Amino acid sequence: MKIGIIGRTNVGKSTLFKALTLEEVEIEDRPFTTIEPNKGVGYVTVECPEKYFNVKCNPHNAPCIDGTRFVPINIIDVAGLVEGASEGKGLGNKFLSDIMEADAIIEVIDISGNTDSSGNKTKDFDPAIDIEMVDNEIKKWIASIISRSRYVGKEDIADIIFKNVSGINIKYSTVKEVVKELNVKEINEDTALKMASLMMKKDKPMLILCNKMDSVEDLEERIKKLRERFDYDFMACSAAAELTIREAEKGGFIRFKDNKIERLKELSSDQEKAINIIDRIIKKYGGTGVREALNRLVFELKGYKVVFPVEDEKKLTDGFGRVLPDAYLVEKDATPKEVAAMIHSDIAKNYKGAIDCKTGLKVKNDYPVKNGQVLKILV
Ligand SMILES: Nc1nc2c(ncn2[C@@H]2O[C@H](COP(=O)(O)OP(=O)(O)OP(=O)(O)O)[C@@H](O)[C@H]2O)c(=O)[nH]1
Ligand SMILES: [Mg+2]
Repeated sequence: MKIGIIGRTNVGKSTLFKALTLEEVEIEDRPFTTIEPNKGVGYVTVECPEKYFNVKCNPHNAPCIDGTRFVPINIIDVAGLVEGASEGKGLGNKFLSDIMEADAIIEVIDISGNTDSSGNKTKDFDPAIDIEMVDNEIKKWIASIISRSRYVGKEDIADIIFKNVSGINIKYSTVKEVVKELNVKEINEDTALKMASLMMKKDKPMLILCNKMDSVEDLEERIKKLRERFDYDFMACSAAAELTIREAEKGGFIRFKDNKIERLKELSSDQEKAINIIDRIIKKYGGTGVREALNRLVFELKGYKVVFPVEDEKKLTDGFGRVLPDAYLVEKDATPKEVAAMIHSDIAKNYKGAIDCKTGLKVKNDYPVKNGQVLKILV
């Protein structure tokens, strides 16, 4: 699974990316700092089933810290989007095709209003303008790809459109559904735009993340206005606060648990000042909002689940004797057999069923797996 971070320039996309991945990337208070996309690995979090089974896990692919499993997920941060990108302005189409690799999108906006559409300093800038712009550019660009389809009324219209949109990672089943739901009989500017909109909604759910919440007093009011205007999910964050916490944690200065900062070493007065500011933000908002946003996008908007495959349903181990070694992120409708295929193609080939280790019972083969399920695949 891959999450794409988009938005116009200077809103804090790379800061968010760095806070999630701790990759060294360029962050600057100027427009168009990022040109080439940054790619890295971040983590969504789930409760480790070790507590339920009263065992201690030996993580292989997903680290466990204090009973929380950190499941890896690919993150991509791209250049700031400009008006006209769909027609090739700025980095134009390249940027847009980079983002279409993603299965879900976080659009970062600057809720403080302290930077304008071009990323320059201002006051009271309305981020709704940016949301409209990003919306328009993505839809216009997808519509232009749909419009390349030459339909003369003979073949299945969905098949014709899919030939073009498969390149931007839109599923065949989605194209079929969209054509049916909109009752599309011909491809023109209007139907292409409507299809683009619905394809995005189905295949690339988007969360709008209101960044720089540390710089406003009336956060709730600002978000309320946006919610009234747009049919998107909104959350707020301070990417800068999260990044400071993660870096301080990496340096061994603090421990961050249950939204509380514990000092492990004596901090310099500057560090102390920064941590105090962040402490206030966390107390006021109940967190920095960053991890919460990623979890919400993956588990709620995208409906992904985490499953824990094991070889021995009693000891909950793999072939090496490791307890609850792996945590796999799977799509909303993934069946036990599809989980088997993620482990190994041979296991899928010889698949005979699966056991839910919590109940000890066989699961239904054509039913989606459940979030948090510990599965023994029978071969
Ligand atoms: N106050 C505050 N500033 C932030 C926050 N996140 C990022 N910034 C600042 O915003 C500026 C831009 O950050 P970047 O992460 O480079 O922004 P970007 O969206 O990647 O910008 P481009 O790559 O140029 O499009 C930097 O000065 C950051 O320190 C935040 O949560 N709060
Ligand atoms: Mg950037």
